[in-house]
Amino acid sequence: KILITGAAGQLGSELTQALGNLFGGDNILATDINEGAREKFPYCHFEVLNVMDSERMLELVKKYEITQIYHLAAILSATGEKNPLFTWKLNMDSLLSVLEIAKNENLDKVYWPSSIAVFGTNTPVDLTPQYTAMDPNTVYGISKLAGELWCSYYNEKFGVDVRSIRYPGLIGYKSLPGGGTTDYAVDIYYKAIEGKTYECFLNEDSYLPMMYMADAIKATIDLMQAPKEQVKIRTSYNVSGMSFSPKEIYQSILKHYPDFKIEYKPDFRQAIADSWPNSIDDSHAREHWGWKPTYDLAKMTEDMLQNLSIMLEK
Ligand code: VAH
Repeated sequence: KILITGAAGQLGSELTQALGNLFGGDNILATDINEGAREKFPYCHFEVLNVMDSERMLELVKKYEITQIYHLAAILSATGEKNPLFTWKLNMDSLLSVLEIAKNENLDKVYWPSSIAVFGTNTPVDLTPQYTAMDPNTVYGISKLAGELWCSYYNEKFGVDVRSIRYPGLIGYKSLPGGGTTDYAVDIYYKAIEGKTYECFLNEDSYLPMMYMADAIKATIDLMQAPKEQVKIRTSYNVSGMSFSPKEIYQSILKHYPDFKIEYKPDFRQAIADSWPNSIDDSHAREHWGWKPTYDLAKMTEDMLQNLSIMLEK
């Protein structure tokens, strides 16, 4: 059975559904901090879990005979900057609890997401390599970089089969993002369909690595299903679907909504975006476990607008 933390989050909502489809809802225990999330998961078990409560997490692992943990709960880049020490504590203590439980309860596998936020202002920005200078200057990025090293440590010292992907910005229509710097790339589609002008919190040329949620889910499941010996990197894999700027995603939407307007009003998130890469070299993921993106910007925009207009009945 699989325990998922942060199941109601942007990635969690879709990954929980995909894992339910793959393994059957009866084998999935979705957990999140808010009780309200329960109605999202009629097809599987749901329990409220504050990931800071390691005793409770261990209790659920024993009660449901958990063999894998997908630890997705974390505070993201933008929100993290508002409460640095709490963000560090939540992101790190919860990961260490999961790794300790995986070691002591001899779990089969653990999944833990990292991010391109582990890169910083001294990292080469174009086709950022798998191995390179990493000087993150957000608490979120610092916690993800430290977390990667802890994952590698628990794998090397205790044989914990923990696997990880450095996600770029994730874009999907089934769930809203929460507190990230790349959230603009989801918000913009909603505004286009609602016929409103989009006020973008990054400037028009902020080029960032991005990925359609369908590709992120596929990459995650492909990595987790790969034979152990193929997973040669135990910090976290560079993976990317595409790269674009606010201007480019705006232009891809114009093709469908010719009257759509945008204004650029950069805020504190501009500095975070400026510290991140423009594009990512994901050749190791391609070589080791066959990663290959399906969606480019045009295809993503078509799929997003089609599904959102149905969802929003526009
Ligand atoms: C964030 N969506 O913006 C997350 C992600 C690369 C971006 O880590 O914080």
